[in-house]
Amino acid sequence: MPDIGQVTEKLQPQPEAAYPPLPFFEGPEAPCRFDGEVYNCIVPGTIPKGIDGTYYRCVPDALWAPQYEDDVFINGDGAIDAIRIQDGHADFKQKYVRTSKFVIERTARQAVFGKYRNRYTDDPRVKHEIHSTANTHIIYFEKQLLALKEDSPPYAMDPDTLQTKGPYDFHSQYTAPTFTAHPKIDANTGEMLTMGYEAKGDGTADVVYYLFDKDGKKLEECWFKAPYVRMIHDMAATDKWVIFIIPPLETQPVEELKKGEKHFAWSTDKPLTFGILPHRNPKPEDITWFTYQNAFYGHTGNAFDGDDGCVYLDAPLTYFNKFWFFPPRGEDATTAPSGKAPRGDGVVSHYVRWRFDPNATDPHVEPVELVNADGEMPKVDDRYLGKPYSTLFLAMHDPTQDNGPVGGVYNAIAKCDVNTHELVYWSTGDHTAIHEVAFIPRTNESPEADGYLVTIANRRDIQLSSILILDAQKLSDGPVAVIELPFRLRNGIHGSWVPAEELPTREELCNMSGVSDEIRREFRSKPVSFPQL
Ligand code: V55
Ligand code: FE
Repeated sequence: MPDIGQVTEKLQPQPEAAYPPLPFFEGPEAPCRFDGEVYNCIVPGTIPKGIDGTYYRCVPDALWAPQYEDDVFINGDGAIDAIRIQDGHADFKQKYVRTSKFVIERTARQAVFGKYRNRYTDDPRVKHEIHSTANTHIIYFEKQLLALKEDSPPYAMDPDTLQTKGPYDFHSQYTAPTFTAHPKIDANTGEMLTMGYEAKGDGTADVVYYLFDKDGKKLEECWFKAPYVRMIHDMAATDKWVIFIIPPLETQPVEELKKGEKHFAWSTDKPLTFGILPHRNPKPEDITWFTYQNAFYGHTGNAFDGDDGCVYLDAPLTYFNKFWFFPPRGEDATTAPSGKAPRGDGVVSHYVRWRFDPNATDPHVEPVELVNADGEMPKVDDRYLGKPYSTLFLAMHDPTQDNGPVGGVYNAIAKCDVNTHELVYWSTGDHTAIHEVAFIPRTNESPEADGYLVTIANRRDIQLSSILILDAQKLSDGPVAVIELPFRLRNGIHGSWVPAEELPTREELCNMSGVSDEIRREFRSKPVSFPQL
């Protein structure tokens, strides 16, 4: 008699959930499709009592087998994790963003949207719907969550229930069809600097910059043309400047998209490009462009204004295409040389500083190395965003361990002093993937980088995920608490820590969304005290 394992091995899942046998959809990267919660997680270790707030994280997790086998993991449906930490306890939720895509495909019980950022590959019945997967970043603004995907407007969500409210356009003030996944919020003023690119539709060179005050009132709006049509994923901001960063990932012309081409293709000879625009009172003619050689830029660490009138930008720099799944036109993603780290002992990726002189006559810029660490997903203490700073946190490849990167998987958490170049890290070993960290100040008055780090770890050995809390001052000791989940989650992209004092009160939540008080659960309130039996 065959046992259960032998039986299931012979059976096929339903076609709508038969994921292709490819690295983005298999093994530790297989979709999880989880939508639910765990109250009072089991926590080996001790969650410091001083931690009170919610860690939100955004995860691409494909709900349906993709229509196209060469689909990329960054096209997965966006799910939001919320880990509410309070009084030494942790409660977990994950909910999918109810995007147009989610709602339509759920009704159809199959994928009907097509390739990543290619609306021409969608089922004709869904054309012109918002294409967003809302899978890149989750930020907190105006007492609500905004789930972000750079090809679309944000989706607003309730920070308590994770219910999706719908697309958000800053009270009709934001008119572009695209919105970056990396707006910057000034910790002192609460102002948001943001932008959209391909801002007049697919394949347009138009970029729009917006500045909003903390209540969502528009302060600045400036439209300009980029020198070419390429991905503009992250940005940076200082008191005086906004920086736009353009890596050599070229948007394909609309005629090519109509033929089913991928939205982006790596160019092997085009330069990494930067543009600086005044933060306030910007005019399209004020933008100044700078270029480096062909190289990859993912995310901004920090930026600040120097005493010398220059603007400084710190970020990881990579000398090959980390987005190997967008190969040069006509090349195969798995074999294209531009997508592989060059062999040899040379630096393939390090954390560098760029200097832009607004009065420069030569557009060429050269970076200076700050830390020799191969990492990404840089994070600083948010209170120092846009200002001179010392400490950088980074998701890193432990050079002594071998954790194969599929899409971008790291196995160490690094803390670097950008002034002394000192690097300390804690490695998860060879079986656990970690992603971006969020920083939690110990108290509001604590000095820079004095506090905790939170991130989600995927244990490939036991096929489970857990949330790690580390003391940033004792990073190399490893986690002080491991918040266990009884299931596996997908690797996430970006997240945000929101302290309890900034979360809406119960009354504010009920007024905002019309959800009755009974539906609001223990998530926000202090535990009720029961009479002694
Ligand atoms: C990035 C991620 C995206 C995307 C474009 O990290 C760029 C870079 C998760 O989606 O759509
Ligand atoms: Fe990003």
